[in-house]
Amino acid sequence: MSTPSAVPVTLVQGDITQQSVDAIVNAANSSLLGGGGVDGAIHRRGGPEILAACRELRASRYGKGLRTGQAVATTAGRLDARWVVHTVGPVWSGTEDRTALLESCYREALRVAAELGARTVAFPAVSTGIYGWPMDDGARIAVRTILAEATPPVEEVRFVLFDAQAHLEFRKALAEALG
Ligand code: AR6
Repeated sequence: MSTPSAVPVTLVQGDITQQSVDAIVNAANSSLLGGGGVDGAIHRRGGPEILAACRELRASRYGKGLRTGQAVATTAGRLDARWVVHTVGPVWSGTEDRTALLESCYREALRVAAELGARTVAFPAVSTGIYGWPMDDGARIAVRTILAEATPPVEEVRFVLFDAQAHLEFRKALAEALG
């Protein structure tokens, strides 16, 4: 499925580490030193160069780690991509609205990728796994932020959804956003 807007937004069900794109976005944590979920998969398949680059970031500009809602790029190691753009999603809260932080993840990761010259960017559904964000709301936030922010020379933003439910929620969110 793709949009008729200036920058096509596409949805695929699958494993983001199998994608061939310029930039793969990682749902990391502030340590930048790996974890489970999509983060674990990216480091496993991408190999040790990614962790080495993350350690360098921690030893230099990101001594305290990467703040929630921010993004930073490293090599993509052995992935079929030029860069991994790491972003830190907010943990879901039932009492505090952290929507702006999740929007910021998509905006900042796209900005970092575009500044590097990426034409094709793959995103996972940030915060919707271990960090507990409800998939329907996470999908709406992802889709509306990317539709608002993606501009040429970026040529495609691809959401890579791990399972059928995530794919369905993104399809619904995209259909709603496009009216
Ligand atoms: N490809 C695409 N999507 C995936 C993949 C994959 N290979 N694996 C999982 N997902 P999560 P978060 C989906 O937990 O919620 C890590 O430990 C998954 O089904 O990866 O932002 C980090 O280090 C879900 O829909 O990220 C942090 O500590 C989505 O990706 C923490 O988890 C995000 O799930 C971040 O939690």
